[in-house]
Amino acid sequence: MNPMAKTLLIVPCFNEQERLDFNQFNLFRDQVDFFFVDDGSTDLTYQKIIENNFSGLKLEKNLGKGHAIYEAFSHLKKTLNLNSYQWIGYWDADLSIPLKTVDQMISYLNLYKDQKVDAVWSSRVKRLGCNSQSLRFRPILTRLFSAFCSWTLKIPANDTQCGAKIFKTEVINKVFEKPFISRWVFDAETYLRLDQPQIVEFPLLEWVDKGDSNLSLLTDGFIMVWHVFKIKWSYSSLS
Ligand SMILES: Nc1nc2c(ncn2[C@@H]2O[C@H](COP(=O)(O)OP(=O)(O)OP(=O)(O)O)[C@@H](O)[C@H]2O)c(=O)[nH]1
Ligand SMILES: [Mg+2]
Repeated sequence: MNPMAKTLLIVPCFNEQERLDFNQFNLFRDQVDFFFVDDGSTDLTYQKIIENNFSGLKLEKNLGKGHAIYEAFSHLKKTLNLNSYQWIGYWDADLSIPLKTVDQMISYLNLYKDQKVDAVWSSRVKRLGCNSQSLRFRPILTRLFSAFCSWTLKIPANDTQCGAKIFKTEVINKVFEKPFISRWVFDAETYLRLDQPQIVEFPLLEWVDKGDSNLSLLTDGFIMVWHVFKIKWSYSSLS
């Protein structure tokens, strides 16, 4: 495999016309191929993607982040030679995790040279030396939900939900073998689909919670908890 191979990132977008910063995406075009999926937006998101000369897919209906990423992957599988990439992943459109992190995540694996690694998940670990701007209750909610996932789904991750993850191309077909059960807890499903998952969490050096999300804490929070149980009952590895 060519060590200089580009990374392929799927960028899910729902009503992101204001938040999409194409200057940033352009800066990283040499290292990353971006593929945008417009998840049934009602604003000009898709037009902006095309106007800025990026490739993308427009879904007519809003299906939710996990389903949108799955649809994008299914499309790419038919249209691209995925084996030319070493890493394939997904990245939140608001760039709350800056794109320079892709390179940092891959370089971090120099510490894991003798180990098989299937994926690198970015992880929001607040600590000395990191540069983070968090919303007031966000870190505690992230921690609580990850602890709940870790306990219920036996996924020992610090941050299951972070929207910046890359997977080795060898495992990507397994990760996206069928649609996900959950639109928001699908990251956990990617873990459960792997046979003896070898995932490394990369402690982020920098992140910003953008805070203008369309998520509702109460409604989406309850749905996410419900989805964790649905996943628990559906994945045979957990029974
Ligand atoms: N809210 C929402 N986001 C979606 C949906 N489908 C895809 N996305 C994308 O999923 C990513 C994460 O959504 P955000 O709204 O940023 O959620 P968040 O990161 O938890 O919240 P913030 O920290 O406030 O940005 C973004 O790239 C969205 O555009 C959807 O149906 N609803
Ligand atoms: Mg966000």
